[in-house]
Amino acid sequence: MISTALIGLGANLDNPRAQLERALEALDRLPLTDCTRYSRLYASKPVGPQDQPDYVNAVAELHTHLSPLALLDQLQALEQQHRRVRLRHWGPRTLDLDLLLFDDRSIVTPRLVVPHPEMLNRGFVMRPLADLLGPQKLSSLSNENLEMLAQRVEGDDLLPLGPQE
Ligand code: PH2
Ligand code: MG
Ligand code: MG
Repeated sequence: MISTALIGLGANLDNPRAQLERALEALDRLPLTDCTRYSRLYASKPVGPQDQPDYVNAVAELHTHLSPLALLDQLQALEQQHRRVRLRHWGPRTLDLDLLLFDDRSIVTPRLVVPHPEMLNRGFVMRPLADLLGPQKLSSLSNENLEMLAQRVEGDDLLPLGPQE
């Protein structure tokens, strides 16, 4: 059975934009998985500790035959390949891959909670997600459509990145 998964990407160390571009290619190469489309990249001010560099964020859509936990294993392995350093909670990182949504499922296990519990509060997740999926409703997430949810949390600290010069 094929499932649709939405992944939040974030980076704020070691050329974050290049980290994200490499990660998008790597997602498409995961076993039993295609990256079908992804949002534009956004520069965003850090949420949490402020004494860290700005982030680059994006959202990618995958079609996968993997289970949610098998996909999580793959995402964590990719983070490691990007030599992720995790100095502190919510602190700077070379690559963060968050499993946001998996079909319309609600999953609660010690390792994985889907929908991602913080996503509705984060403009850097909701704006690219709404760009990608349009003003639809996701029953696992909320009765409101994605565009309204994005408008509620996006601030002026989110900047679409243009093509690289
Ligand atoms: N990720 C965090 C903490 N703060 N801020 C922004 N702008 N973007 C992120 O991806 C981000 C963050 C922890 O995962
Ligand atoms: Mg994160
Ligand atoms: Mg994470």
